[in-house]
Amino acid sequence: MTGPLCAGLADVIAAGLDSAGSGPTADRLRACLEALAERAPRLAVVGRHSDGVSTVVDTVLGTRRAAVGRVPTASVAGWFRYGDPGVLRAILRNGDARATRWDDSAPLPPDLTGLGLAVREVERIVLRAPIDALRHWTVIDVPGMRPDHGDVPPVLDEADAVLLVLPEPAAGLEPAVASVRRFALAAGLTAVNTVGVLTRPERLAVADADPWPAARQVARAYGERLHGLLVDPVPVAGLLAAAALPGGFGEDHARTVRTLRAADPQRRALALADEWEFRDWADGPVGRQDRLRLVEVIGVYGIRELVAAGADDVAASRAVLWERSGAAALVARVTGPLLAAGDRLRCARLLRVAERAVRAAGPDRARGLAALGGELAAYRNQPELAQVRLAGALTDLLSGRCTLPAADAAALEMLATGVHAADCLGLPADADPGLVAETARKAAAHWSAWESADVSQRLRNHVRAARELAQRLARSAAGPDPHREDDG
Ligand SMILES: Nc1nc2c(ncn2[C@@H]2O[C@H](COP(=O)(O)OP(=O)(O)OP(=O)(O)O)[C@@H](O)[C@H]2O)c(=O)[nH]1
Ligand SMILES: [Mg+2]
Repeated sequence: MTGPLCAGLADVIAAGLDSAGSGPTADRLRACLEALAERAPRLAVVGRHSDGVSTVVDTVLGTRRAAVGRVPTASVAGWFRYGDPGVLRAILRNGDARATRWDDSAPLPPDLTGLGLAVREVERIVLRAPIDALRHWTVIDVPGMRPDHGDVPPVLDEADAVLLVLPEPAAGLEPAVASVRRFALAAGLTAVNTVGVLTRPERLAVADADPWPAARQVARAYGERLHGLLVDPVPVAGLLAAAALPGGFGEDHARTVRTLRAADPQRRALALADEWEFRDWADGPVGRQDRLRLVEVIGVYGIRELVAAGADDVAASRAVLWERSGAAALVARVTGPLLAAGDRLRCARLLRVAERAVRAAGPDRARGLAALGGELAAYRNQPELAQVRLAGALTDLLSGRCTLPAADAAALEMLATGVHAADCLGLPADADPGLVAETARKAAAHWSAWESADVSQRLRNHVRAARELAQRLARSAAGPDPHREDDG
């Protein structure tokens, strides 16, 4: 199910593999080929420890399989791949692998005692399951980072696209933005392959007010300040989304909600103003165990929404929870524009890996390997890859390694992150193809002028990629969308 760009790269590498002989270079190139042949590109979900990363993984999977809550495995990456169920593989830090039988309908184990392994020995666990979402993406639940967004988890190097769970701006937006910016630049994340996710919108509400206006405002503010590093963040109430999935909100919960709906409205409103009030509501109509079970699965925000919505049975309640969670927007982003870029993103990443492997072989490498290096460089210059090549330009501009006038930096960012041709050029989606072609031609001429100006080699490479992309947009403006061929 690999797309045309990945298929072409696989051909180039396979043709040159013989020249690599045996040894580490050949092994690395073979690993590239395997990754190119994988059914789906890889989507990593990353954020700070306990910020709801695994809950977002469940939301994307559409089923509760990630290890959620206070789990010892939070230091182990969880990989979810499409495939036949029944076996769970643990990849150890020393490179060994252990397989064990596993019921695929269960979440990943909260600890690894069943595998006879200690968590610190394990680098990742891999669960295969016939889950629809996994046909499109292999999903990686990245272990939580320290609150200061310190080290970059190495597994991010193996991901093609990223959902970055943003921290709650508890101490103000600016410090939160600064820590995300530092992390994104260190990890090489850009709006080309990264979507921001703002979880727990209910934490942003004042008392029991509707949290969504505040959540949308914070998401927008994050988006404005992190321009170029991530696509406009999507607010998602992860807890509600996960509760809407099978195995989440159930009949017992629905019964408790019905009882609460019949309670005195004033007393109920007081008890639901705050999670701890609700937990301690000793003289309420619902026993402690039921209260705790309900608040665990949907929180007081979810309870308030369900009581108000008047949904009675489990199916109707789940529908309300899904709708209120805002998860549909995240799923649409992941299965829409991000997936459409999947072939390009995977190809660009593995091209980098293959080039690194060839470079690491050193100057004494066989002549055949040098030829492969040349082929890879030529492949990199394909116009279809111009947009992902611009990711490096974004990182350089945002980190100050390269500079351009503000208007040019903004134009380059649009080129790098646009979903369709008009988008790339700052035109409305329904712009006339003639106008798109004309604008693209002007943009190409503009970038061409930059290319012949007295600038660093680094910047010249970036403006060349911009010029190539603009030319490609101009050529195809009257025909099909330039990215459609990549949808594979
Ligand atoms: N109220 C609320 N709780 C949430 C939300 N999302 C997740 N949680 C809860 O927060 C706790 C941590 O969630 P996880 O998804 O395990 O967070 P994580 O970032 O994967 O945590 P680690 O892997 O342990 O670092 C769990 O108890 C979740 O149920 C949300 O949107 N609202
Ligand atoms: Mg987790």
